[in-house]
Amino acid sequence: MSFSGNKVDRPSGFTLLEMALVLVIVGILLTLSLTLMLNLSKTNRLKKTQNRLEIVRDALVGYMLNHSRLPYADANSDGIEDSGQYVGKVPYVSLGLTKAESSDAYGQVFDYDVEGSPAINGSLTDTTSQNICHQLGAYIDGVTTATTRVTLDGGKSFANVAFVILAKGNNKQYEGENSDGDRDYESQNPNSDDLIKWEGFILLYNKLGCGKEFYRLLNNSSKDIYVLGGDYSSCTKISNNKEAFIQKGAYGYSNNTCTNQIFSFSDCEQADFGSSANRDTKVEWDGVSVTDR
Ligand SMILES: [Ca+2]
Ligand SMILES: [Ca+2]
Ligand SMILES: [Ca+2]
Repeated sequence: MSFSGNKVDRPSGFTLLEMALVLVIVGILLTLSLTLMLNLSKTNRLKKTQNRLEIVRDALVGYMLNHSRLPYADANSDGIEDSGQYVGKVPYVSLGLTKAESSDAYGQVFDYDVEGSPAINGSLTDTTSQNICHQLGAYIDGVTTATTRVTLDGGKSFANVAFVILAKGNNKQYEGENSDGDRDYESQNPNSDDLIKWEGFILLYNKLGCGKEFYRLLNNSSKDIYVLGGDYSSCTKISNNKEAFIQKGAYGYSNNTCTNQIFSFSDCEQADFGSSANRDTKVEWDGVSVTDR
């Protein structure tokens, strides 16, 4: 009797303890797997956003190749670019993309900043622009200073860029440089999950094949020189020790009325101004660009 009684009591006490332990373990496992699933889903969302940013960046480069300009930003969320807007949303309709392709994993359309400073002979977004190479060249040369910039070297320096596309990340808000309303952006902030893509002027210049059609002219003289030609609508001043990109067939003039031509690139491979006291600029065509020799 007592043996059978013990037999009944012991397992019943043990089972309760065991059940409590199992419940604790199951609880821990559930918490762990939930955390893991949550992290996996966050990683997947970031990856999806990253892929879409790349789609938009490629579409912008493609747009530039087809239209010789970059689109303005979208200011009223209809996906269509709005003239004069340099900061806003990605103009996905103008780019031929869907809203989903231009949005992060949470459905928020990417932000877009396009460089709009007036370069020589217009800006990158001008609908009437005839000389995108010339404008890109002005940025590369530093003749025109860009407003849109991204951080490099872990945030130590800024680089001028043609455009930036931004996503807020999983916390659905911007941090640091991306949140302060100016046109400097960062991608290397360890306390931020923002995602950004951008493109510099040199890549666009090369993709457009600009170097093949333009002379790079360095004015090495002590005087300013003035150039007319190609798509220039009026004389363009090239200050001493400054470079400029000149379309083939351009003509140089000695003063700002463009009446006294000092050189022509249309049919010569080399121009030497060393013989004149006021014109010591020497340029040489090397098949790709004109450089000082
Ligand atoms: Ca619009
Ligand atoms: Ca900023
Ligand atoms: Ca963020």
